[in-house]
Amino acid sequence: MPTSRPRLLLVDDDTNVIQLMAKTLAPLAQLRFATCGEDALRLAHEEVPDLVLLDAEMPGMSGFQVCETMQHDPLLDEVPVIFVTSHSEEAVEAAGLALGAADFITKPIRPAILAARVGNHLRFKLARDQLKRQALIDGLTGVANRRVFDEQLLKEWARAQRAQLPLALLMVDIDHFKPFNDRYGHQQGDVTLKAVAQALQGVVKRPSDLVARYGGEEFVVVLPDTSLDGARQIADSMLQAVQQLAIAHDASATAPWVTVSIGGACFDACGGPQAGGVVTIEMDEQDVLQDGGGSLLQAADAALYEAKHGGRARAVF
Ligand code: GH3
Ligand code: MG
Ligand code: MG
Ligand code: MG
Ligand code: MG
Repeated sequence: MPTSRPRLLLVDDDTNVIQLMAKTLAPLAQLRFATCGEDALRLAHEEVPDLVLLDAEMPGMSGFQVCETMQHDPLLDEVPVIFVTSHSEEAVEAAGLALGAADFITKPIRPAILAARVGNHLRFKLARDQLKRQALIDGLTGVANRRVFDEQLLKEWARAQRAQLPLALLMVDIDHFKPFNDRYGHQQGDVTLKAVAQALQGVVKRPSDLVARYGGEEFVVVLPDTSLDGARQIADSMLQAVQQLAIAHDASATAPWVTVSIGGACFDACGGPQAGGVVTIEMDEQDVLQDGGGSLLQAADAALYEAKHGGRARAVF
C-alpha cells in the first residue's frame, strides 16, 4: 500500500468553487489546484494524481480538451477524471463519459455527495493500483515475477538491437536447495528463498536492472547496457552478497552455508550472444528480431550448467 495519502487535483477557473471543494475534500486526500487546463496538465505531469476533478467550462482549454489530452498521454491515461459542471444536459454528460470520464458531478456542489463520490473513486483507484502491483510481483520473494521478466527481456532485446548496446543476462540458481528443504524444512526454505532474492536485488543499482524469480529456486537478472565485464562484476557481487547472508546449510556438498551458482551471457552488438567469450552466434536482422532474447537465455542457461558441473558456488560466462 502507498504510504502517502492519495493525490487529488482540483481544476476550476472559479476559485470559490475550488475553496468549497478543498474544504470538503481536504480530509480525504492531498490536494493540488489549477485554475486553467494548461496548468492542470503541467501539475499532473509534475506529480501524477490519483484523481482529477475537472471543471468542464474554462477559458482557454476546456475540461473536455484536458480530458482528451490526458487520454492520449501514456503518463496520464489511467488517471480517473470526474467532471464537475453546471451542465446537466444528457448530451453533455454522455460526451464527457464517452471521453473516458469516470463520473459526473453537477453544480451547485453538494458537499456530502462530493465527498462520498470522491471517496469511492479514490478507493477504486488505490485498489486497482494495488492489484496492478501484485500482478507484477512474486508473492513469496517480493522480486518481479516471471511475466515481468518475459516482457522485459523482449523489450530490452529489441532496444539493444535498435541502439546497438550490450545486454547482459544472469541466471542464478540456489545450490543443493532440495537437501536444504529436507534438512531444515520448507518453511525455512521459503525464508531462505526470500533472503536470497533480496540479496540479489540489493546488488543491482540501475533502475533499468531487473531481478526476477524465474521459477522454483531460480532467478534471472536482466542488465541493459551492461558489458560482459560489467556483468561479471555484478555476478561476483551477487555470489558475495549471498555468502554474506551466512545461512547455515550443513547438508550442502559445496559449503556449510547457502551458495548460488550463476550462469551469465552478454549480447554484444558486434558479436551476437556470447557465453564465455567463445560461443558467438551470427544472426541476420530477421533472425535477431525473431529471437527475442531466447538465444541469450539459452547461453546463460548453458553457462549455469557449466557452473553447476564445475563445482557450484561460482559464476560462469
Ligand atoms: P542444484 O545445486 O543442482 O541446483 O541442486 P538443487 O537441489 O537446488 O536442485 P533441484 O532442481 O534438484 O531442486 C530444487 C529444489 O528447490 C526442489 C524444490 O523443493 C525447491 N524449491 C523450489 N521452489 C521452492 C519454493 O518455493 N519453496 C521452497 N521451500 N523450496 C522450493
Ligand atoms: Mg468554469
Ligand atoms: Mg534449479
Ligand atoms: Mg537443478
Ligand atoms: Mg538449485
